[in-house]
Amino acid sequence: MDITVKNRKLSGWIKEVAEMCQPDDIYLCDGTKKEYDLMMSKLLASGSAIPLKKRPNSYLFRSDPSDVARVEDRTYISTVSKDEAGPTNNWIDPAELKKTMRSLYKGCMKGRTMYVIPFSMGPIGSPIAKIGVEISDSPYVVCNMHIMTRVGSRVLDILGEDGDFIPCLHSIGAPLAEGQKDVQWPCAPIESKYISHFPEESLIWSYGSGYGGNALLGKKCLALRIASSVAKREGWMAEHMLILRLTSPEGKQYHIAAAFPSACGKTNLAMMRPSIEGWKCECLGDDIAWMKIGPDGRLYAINPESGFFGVAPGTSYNTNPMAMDSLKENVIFTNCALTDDGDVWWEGMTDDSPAHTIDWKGKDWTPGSPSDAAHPNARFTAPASQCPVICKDWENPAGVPIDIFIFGGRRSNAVPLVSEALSWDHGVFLGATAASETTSANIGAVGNLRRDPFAMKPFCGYNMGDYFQHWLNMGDKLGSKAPKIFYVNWFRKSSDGKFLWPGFSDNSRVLKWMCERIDAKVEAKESPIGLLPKDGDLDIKGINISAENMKELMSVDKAEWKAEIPDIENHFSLFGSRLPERLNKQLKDLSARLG
Ligand code: OXD
Ligand code: MN
Repeated sequence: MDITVKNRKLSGWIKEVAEMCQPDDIYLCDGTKKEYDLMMSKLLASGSAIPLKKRPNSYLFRSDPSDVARVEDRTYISTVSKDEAGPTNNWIDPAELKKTMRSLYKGCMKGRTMYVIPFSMGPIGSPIAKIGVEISDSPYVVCNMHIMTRVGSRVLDILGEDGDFIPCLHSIGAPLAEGQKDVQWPCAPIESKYISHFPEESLIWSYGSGYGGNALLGKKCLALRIASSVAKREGWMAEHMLILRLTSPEGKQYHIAAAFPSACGKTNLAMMRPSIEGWKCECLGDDIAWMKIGPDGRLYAINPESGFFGVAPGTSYNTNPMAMDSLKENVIFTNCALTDDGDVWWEGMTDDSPAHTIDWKGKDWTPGSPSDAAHPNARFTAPASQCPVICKDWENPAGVPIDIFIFGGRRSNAVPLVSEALSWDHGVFLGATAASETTSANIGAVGNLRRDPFAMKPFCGYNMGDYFQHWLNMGDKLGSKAPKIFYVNWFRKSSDGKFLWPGFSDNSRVLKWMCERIDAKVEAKESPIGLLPKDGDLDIKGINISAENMKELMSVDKAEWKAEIPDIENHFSLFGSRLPERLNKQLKDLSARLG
């Protein structure tokens, strides 16, 4: 059961984990297709994977009903001092947390194989990339990591004998006794799930869940929580942002990075087909951006991932045709419904629902059934290279220069379709106060308004007050080369509860206005909350939206905004002395502008 690796730190760590977790076997992953097929054949044999007749090399998985989303309540930033984790993170003292988790890890891989998965976030060998090694007892995780990250022996070659990596330990927390039959989705009960981060030693320990961001540790754990804390120390940025390239009819390129909370349409925007003539949109990433200041003083972004782990429900040929075309083959589906002819289905995929499916819990489902056929957080894992509009520069190690930052959320009221920040500091204020109605990407109530600064509340690996300061510092460094900042809300509703804006491909109209602002082609109208498009400047040719709706969509109601001030004050008070004074000043200025 011994495996040999050249890297000394890795070799010691594998030994230590094996002694603690006591797997039956150890397997070193090489990232090949042969290996992927081998893992899938194991998953087929155990009954976890269901092959899809309609999609080559694609499989459906059904999770345990208790293991369907990220578990923010069980996610910890474990720093020596509680203050370093800050008020937005759960905290347990590292020594105590390690003690608790060590007792859970003890013997937790009995009856299972321990997979050692060397991976790179970012193109292998790129100066911006970071190497991680995930140890997991889940072949489902191995397959997903193959798609979402660059797994392979080349990573080990780069590590050499002394290279450093981020250790990511994962166990589903379901040892098998001698002769015990496995279940379809093994995991531990909610109260023993832990998604733990030790940013001071760049270490991740995850226990008890097999789902998405809880288990694919390159994604939220490494590329956001650990990376954000490394980025703060090293002077760069790790953000919960999509990256896209927009090209104007004249051939000018604009690069946009946008932060929205989970399940607020990042994937849809990243792959959008503009509805305005002559404009082209290409996708570089749909979830995470790592950004560094380049030699020319501009901010350059790469996507550290190599796949999409997208929310399936609501994805259709109407809402996101490019995502649909990315899903034709080589895809892992989780918690979607299974149709009678061997395909997947989810709510919103087609105008008419199938007459019968097997739902995500494995039960018969017919239209009108009281619950959804697919879980609202059902997911697809698909290689980014399969996206028909993937940008040719998506793996360029140098990244792309960002012109525009967008923040936003899901707000049925108050927030207009688009506004532009008055300055960098005001933009940071907009990011720091961003609020959104909660979605099913996290376990918990759906539809409550929560402040989700920079869409990073669940993902910032250190004190968020310091994170705000880091944004201010980056702006100071970038000076006149800083991207312009905008705030959008695609989700505003009329008083009778209908969406006011068509969204999706028509969001290109809003992006076009931003580009025109960058090029100083149009002026903007002042409002207390930021700059708004002047009447007639937002291109709405060819869409059916009444003047009255347009007015409501763009309106800024002073009374409604004044009512937000105490909530913002409350939110800011969380950060105590860590709140940068420059943000307090922005709040005072906003109050003054509201009168
Ligand atoms: C995601 C999330 O999976 O943000 O991207 O939850
Ligand atoms: Mn996300």
